[in-house]
Amino acid sequence: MNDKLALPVGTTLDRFIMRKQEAFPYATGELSQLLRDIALAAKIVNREINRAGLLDVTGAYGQQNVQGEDQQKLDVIANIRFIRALRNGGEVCTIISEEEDDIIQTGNHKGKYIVAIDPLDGSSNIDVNVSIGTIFSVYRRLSEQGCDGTEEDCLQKGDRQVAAGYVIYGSSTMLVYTTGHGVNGFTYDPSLGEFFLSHPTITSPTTGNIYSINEGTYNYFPEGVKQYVNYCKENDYSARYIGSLVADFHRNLLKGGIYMYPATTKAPKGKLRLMYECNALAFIVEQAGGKATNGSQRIMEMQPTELHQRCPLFIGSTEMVDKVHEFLKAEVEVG
Ligand code: AHM
Ligand code: MG
Repeated sequence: MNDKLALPVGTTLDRFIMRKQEAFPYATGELSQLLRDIALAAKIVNREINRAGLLDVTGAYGQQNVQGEDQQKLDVIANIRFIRALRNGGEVCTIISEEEDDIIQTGNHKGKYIVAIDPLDGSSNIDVNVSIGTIFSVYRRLSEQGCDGTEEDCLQKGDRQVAAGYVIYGSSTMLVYTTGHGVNGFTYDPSLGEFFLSHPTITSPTTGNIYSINEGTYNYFPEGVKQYVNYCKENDYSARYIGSLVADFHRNLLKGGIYMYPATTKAPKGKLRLMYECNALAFIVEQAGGKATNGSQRIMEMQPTELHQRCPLFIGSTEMVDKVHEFLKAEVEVG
């Protein structure tokens, strides 16, 4: 027989999710359905992104195209797509989105889950054909089923996540997720319209030589971060900064490295959002053996107080996060 015919058929995301569900005899399949809904929306958004430049989907929101129709920016389109998929899926009662000021009620009162989502992260890269991503977190609701979810349901600590993941729209499109039992990555085959398991059980190197930070804002960094950046240079580390969190994070997760968005004198709370960006990636990095902190505290233990709360982020290979902590600690001790 032809050797190639003997190769196992690739594992699709659907099949993988089903197998994982079967491993839990009491699983109802609702979380599995939710993950499938996210994958479906990701495929649709992937299609829109790949047509950007051909369709009028880049540029400023609020303009009209030649037919007089409203143009929609890709991040607005992505927001609509994910919300629609989650609403139609029926498993989610409430969504919070980086694109929306307020809580979104899906009307699915029986839905057990809450989703926090950044539908399209890396907005400054959308118009210029650079990798962008979607980031999501899933929580179980705290309130009784049968009514809308509450703000308390949404403001849960990261360590209450039941699943988290991201989609990277890059040289290929990938979906990476965890349900707390390791991290797995799936690559999209556009000709088949399927995600296939390509990166099983992702483990992040404990150290690396890549540092990712917007060094243009060096003058505004805390002293400890300045010193750590100097340490990276003295040790011939490579500076890599795409400016799309998902892309920077994904590279560092696979190759070993650290991504930093510190509090600065200009942005004293940092830039990134705890609920839409930091928590999901913290869950994933920890599941892959890495670390995520705000400089002093584990991200997953931070109690959120507002939906759109910002927080500093130090995330990546364990030894590198520990090292930057040493510098930050020394700064505090010196005063
Ligand atoms: P966004 O949610 O408005 O896209 O902002 C988040 C992005 C991250 O993807 C990226 O790492 C960071 O902002 C870049 O910020 P800066 O341009 O300040 O370096
Ligand atoms: Mg964002």
